[in-house]
Amino acid sequence: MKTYKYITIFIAICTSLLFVQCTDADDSDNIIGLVTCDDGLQNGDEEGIDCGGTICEACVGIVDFSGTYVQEDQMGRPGINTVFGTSGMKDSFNTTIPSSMGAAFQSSFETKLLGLNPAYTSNALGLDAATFTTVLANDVLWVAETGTTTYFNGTEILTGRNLTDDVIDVSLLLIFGGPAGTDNPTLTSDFVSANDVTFSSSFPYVANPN
Ligand SMILES: [Ca+2]
Ligand SMILES: [Ca+2]
Repeated sequence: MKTYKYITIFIAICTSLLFVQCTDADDSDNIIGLVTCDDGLQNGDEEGIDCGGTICEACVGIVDFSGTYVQEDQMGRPGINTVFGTSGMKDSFNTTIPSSMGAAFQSSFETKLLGLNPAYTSNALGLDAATFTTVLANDVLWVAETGTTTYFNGTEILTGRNLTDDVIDVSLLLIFGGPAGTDNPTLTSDFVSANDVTFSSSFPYVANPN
């Protein structure tokens, strides 16, 4: 009778608390604990940690960092895989960890660079073809901890990226512009300039389409 009394009280608590459910999932149908939406665990019928299911708020915007993750994409800088990746290597480029990218792709990138611009000798950064494609093949966005943040402002290069940086024009300039940046003027810009929609002030800061 005493056990029955405790179970009765327990069920009463469970049915009276908002965002709390009881679980009796063991084989003997014993009551084994509480599921709440703030216990830091994915339990009950939650679809993520403390979200989804019948009692918790929806998981929209909540990222589940549990489990083991696999690299599926690599896009440290815009357009690198698109421009320099060959049709047979785009997937492997996306799944190669950055420390292995140079050895895996620099040679192919150099061939592609000289195919795009057979007259290439150097660029506005003074980088020959091998050195430039070594930088490109290691497709990560560098960020300087101090100083100016810019994709390229004429003197500083790849110290970060501002939303307003014209990153495609920078890439085209370095590929086609020659040592002074003045070669092939019709190829050193996509002729799309400043963004015409205001950037958002909150993450992910991108502008809405118009
Ligand atoms: Ca939970
Ligand atoms: Ca542009």
